[in-house]
Amino acid sequence: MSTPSPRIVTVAAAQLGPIARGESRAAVVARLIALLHRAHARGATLVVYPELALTTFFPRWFMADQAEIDGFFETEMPGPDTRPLFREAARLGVGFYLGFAELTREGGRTRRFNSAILVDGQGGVVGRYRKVHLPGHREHEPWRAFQHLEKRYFEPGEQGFPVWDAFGGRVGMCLCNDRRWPETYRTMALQGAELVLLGYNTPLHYPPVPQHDHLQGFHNHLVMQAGAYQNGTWVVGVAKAGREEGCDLLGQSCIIAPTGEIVAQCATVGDEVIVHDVDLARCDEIKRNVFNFALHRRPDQYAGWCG
Ligand code: CDV
Repeated sequence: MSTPSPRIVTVAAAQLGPIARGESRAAVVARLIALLHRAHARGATLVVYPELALTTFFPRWFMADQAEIDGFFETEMPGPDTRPLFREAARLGVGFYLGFAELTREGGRTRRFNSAILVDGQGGVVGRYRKVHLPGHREHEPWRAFQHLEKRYFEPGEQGFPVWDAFGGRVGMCLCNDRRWPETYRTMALQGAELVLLGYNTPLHYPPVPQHDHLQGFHNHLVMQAGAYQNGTWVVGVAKAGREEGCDLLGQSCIIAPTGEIVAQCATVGDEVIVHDVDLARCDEIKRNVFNFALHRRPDQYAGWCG
């Protein structure tokens, strides 16, 4: 097989340390811009931020007051608080992926999603993704050390896993719990995804199955490395990490090659940037060989079992 010409996009994973409940959007955006500058100084043209990157991870609390809940949501993107990030990124010619809580009016009703957007190097929104796999529970469960009320505060996304042509390749997005599901990556790979971007907030303690707490780091890399390899795609997974309001969140943000190898990984649980020259042409090492879908996949044998 001839070696295809390299198609390099220099990607930064911009891990965030904890965000306090009282931290203002302006203060968080200033941190995002500081990370943007560090990434740009190292040559990055695409920066990946975590899930719900503008506030503390608010689903850990039961709140009855809808106005209080809505205070964690964005009604515009960009809005007054996030515009400085869009402006500075465009000035530098850097694109980004950003996770945020989206509040929108659609079909005459208010809707709330756990979302991410992809922004190009000119500040234009390329695409928006709404989290499909919402973990946790809907009702207040006081027996837990902390709540995980994503099912209460968000509707599940209904647009599946689209991909977008951007940054010289085909890019897909997902969020946190999505990364544990093989269908997430496969759906995107079947559309030709070469780069999957995802942010996460993963507590080290999983209240329903605490005997797995010591496996959080293992499972995190296991699913993303498998997703990358089995689908011949790059994966960039970015944490909000560290002790946030008494809850320890996993770090381990990383960039994973289509071979499944981790090529860069954060070493702290604070604000940190890692950068890698992602060669999108390397997807073919997998896509044209062991996981050549057209040649080796057997969808006729899967029909009837998937669904
Ligand atoms: N934000 C998340 O989706 N967190 C889940 C936890 C609750 C298991 C995750 O899959 O990491």
